[in-house]
Amino acid sequence: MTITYIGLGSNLGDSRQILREAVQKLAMLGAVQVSKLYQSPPMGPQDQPHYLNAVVRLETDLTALALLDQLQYFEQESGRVRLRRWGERTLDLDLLLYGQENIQNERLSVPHVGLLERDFVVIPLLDLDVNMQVKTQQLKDLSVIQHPTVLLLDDESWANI
Ligand code: A4P
Ligand code: MG
Repeated sequence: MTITYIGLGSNLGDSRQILREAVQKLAMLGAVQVSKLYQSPPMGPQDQPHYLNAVVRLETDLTALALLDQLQYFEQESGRVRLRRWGERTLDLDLLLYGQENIQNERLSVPHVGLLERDFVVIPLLDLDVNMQVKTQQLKDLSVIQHPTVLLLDDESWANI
């Protein structure tokens, strides 16, 4: 059993409902806990809607690549539209952390690139584990969360699980 963390993002369609359905699908892969729900201004092209973001903690028996297959399948099932890099999308599921593992291959880079620079990832991770460390970095000490750009929308009950 491996403890994994998955970043959820959406800025097209009924994002709250899309993320809720994503949590329900993730719950079929193992035990889940959800962070609070946040709204965040877009990173990347600015002419796109705000995002809804959250993080799920998932305990699963799947290997990292099998989990990525599932995440990509769930993205497709949600009718994922992806128009450009860092651009608008109905559902983005990123494998942020897979146990303590460092994974670098043509399909996966874990911990997820840019994790430590994104408040819309770090803040929900801290909801799930206030003492979380990535490599040797304590997340609660990161400068990116000193002046957060995210807006808290809802507590952990948003996903109805
Ligand atoms: N891939 C490699 N490592 C991973 C990983 N750890 N998890 C590969 C998931 N996928 C991983 O992904 C492209 C390829 O990355 C996949 O085929 C997989 O094999 P993608 O999701 O199709 O591409 P992308 O998401 O457009 O690009 P990228 O660079 O992954 O973007 P990000 O980092 O996902 O950022 N602003 C706000 N406020 N909130 C957001 O959630 N998200 C993005 C997307 C941009 N701006 C945002 C947000
Ligand atoms: Mg992605």
